[in-house]
Amino acid sequence: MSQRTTEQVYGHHIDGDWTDGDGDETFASENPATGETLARFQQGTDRDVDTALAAAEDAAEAWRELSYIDRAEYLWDIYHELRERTDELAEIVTKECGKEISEGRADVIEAYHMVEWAAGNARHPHGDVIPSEIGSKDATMRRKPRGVVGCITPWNFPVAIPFWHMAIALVEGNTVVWKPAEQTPWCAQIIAEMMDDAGVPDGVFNMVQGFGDAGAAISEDDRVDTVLFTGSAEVGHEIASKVGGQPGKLAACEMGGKNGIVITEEADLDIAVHSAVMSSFKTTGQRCVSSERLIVHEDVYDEFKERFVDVAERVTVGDPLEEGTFMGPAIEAEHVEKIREHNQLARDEGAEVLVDREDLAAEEIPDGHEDGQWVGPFVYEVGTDETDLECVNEECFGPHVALLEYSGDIEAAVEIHNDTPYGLAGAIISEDYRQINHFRDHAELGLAYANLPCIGAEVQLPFGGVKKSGNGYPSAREAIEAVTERTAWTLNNSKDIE
Ligand code: TXE
Repeated sequence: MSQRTTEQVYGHHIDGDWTDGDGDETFASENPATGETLARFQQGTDRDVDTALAAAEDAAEAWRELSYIDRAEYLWDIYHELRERTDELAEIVTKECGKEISEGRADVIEAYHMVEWAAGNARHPHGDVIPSEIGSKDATMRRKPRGVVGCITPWNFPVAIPFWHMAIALVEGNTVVWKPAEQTPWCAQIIAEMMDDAGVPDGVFNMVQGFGDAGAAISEDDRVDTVLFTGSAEVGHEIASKVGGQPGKLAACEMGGKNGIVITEEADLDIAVHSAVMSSFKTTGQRCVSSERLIVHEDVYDEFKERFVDVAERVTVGDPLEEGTFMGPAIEAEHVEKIREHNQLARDEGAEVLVDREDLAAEEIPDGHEDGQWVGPFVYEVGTDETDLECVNEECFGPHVALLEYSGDIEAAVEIHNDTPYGLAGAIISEDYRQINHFRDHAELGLAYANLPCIGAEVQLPFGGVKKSGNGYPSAREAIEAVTERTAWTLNNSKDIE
């Protein structure tokens, strides 16, 4: 078990070495369930980012000259270490970000699935042979690495999302400078240790711990050829607009959502209630794909509302390290405040509050966890003519759920579903295949589900959003497009030079 002491300050990993870097500021990793300090870390500076980018640039040529298969060998070592240390790492994930232990394990499992996919993909064809108009010519498309990839990642999947970015960037021949989330630096350090254990060459992988300013230093630097970002819409759009002004540079950003579940008159309500509860309350609503809008047909509205409210009144929080806990704490005090503000916004906008467990009773909080960041479900309903309210259009990122009743056909439901600035994930619950197909074809989102929660993710599927939720795909298989260039190559096999 990687023990940490709060006396020692842990640093960055740059050019193959552990370093305290240039700054003299440190920051703590805290357990949101107990408030305890887990460890202290160096806070990266612009100069540390500069050192890391220089190392990544210097290492780029030798790394790109390796074959896909040689680069994948390093990933296979990491894959095996992630599998061997799943339970140990899951515990650290849960201690740092508060999600309950089975979700902590799922985070690590998603990570090694990603590493396995990227390393395995190294033996698959990369490029195309394309028929040329002139028979004597061969035409092909070849992929090449873009160079240096900056990865900036959030706290809610502190092992999975970094590998969703970096496994692809590395195996495709890029070097990486990574700024992990400031809320989960311990997870990040373990990942850097794994890169070390695998013997990844100096400068190929670089990690600078720290805050948004270190992330900005990476995304703004012209030595970075591609930025892969997962996090808030606010920051993602800031990065995309800055990168857009830098010729030859790319940004792929996956951001938050205001995800909806459409429950039609043809829905199986057992599936509807289960899907809505899991999508709205798991991870304490802190997934980009969590559902904060339930769009329910009038024919089933009252029965669904009664059953969903009954569960929302009963879901429990608990010690996230305890098997069987349903919900852990929110990530930090500032975020609890943000959730409260969004709940108040709903009250101020006149919503009919159905469940308000924002302040959990003392007896609901697990013994010894009184200093945790606890917040319970907040459920309300708004009229169909109120879908333009801010509370149902802007993301809360907590256990905050609006019920919206609709009448008419699936077209009406999808119109309400699409009536937000976001387009990340969503689900339809219906036993009618025409309604399901209409949702699939007309809902504005990147991740569509039918008759199951909208919070799944599999590495072999595209993962990204549309509208305000994303531009490009920084994760999983689609990230290949953002980290490679394509060369169209035409060879004349004859002496004719027509
Ligand atoms: O995101 P942030 P956080 C969304 C969700 C949530 C919000 C806040 O909406 O409410 O993000 O979560 C770095 N230039 N999601 O605080 O602030 C920052 O240090 C460059 C959805 O995690 O965007 C961190 O490493 N980098 C998401 C990373 O960006 C900057 C998962 C994300 O931080 C920066 C998590 C800047 N100016 C949150 N400012 C999902 N899609 O799952 C900050 N950072």
